[in-house]
Amino acid sequence: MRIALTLAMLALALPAYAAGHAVQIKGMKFSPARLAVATGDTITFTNGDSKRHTATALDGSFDTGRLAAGKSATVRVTAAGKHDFKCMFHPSMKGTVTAK
Ligand SMILES: [Cu+2]
Repeated sequence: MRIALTLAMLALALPAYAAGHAVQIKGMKFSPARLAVATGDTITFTNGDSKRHTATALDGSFDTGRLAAGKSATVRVTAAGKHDFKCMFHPSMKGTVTAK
């Protein structure tokens, strides 16, 4: 009985309902720049610019690494809270992910 309960709790903890979000990088901007997500959700950043960019959380919670033109990367948000992010190459490019 105890084992069954543990398995049931594990199943609930799995990210079965994790949603995927998409952010376009275009014209030196993140679009959208502000996202509300649930902990465990993924965000796919796609670089539509001719320059390379990154989406790097200031708190280190996620980082796409260098994204060349036309490339995309998917990160998972595993920590709740407000995560400001920016492009490592262009500090004026900023955004915020808020995870519940
Ligand atoms: Cu950039």
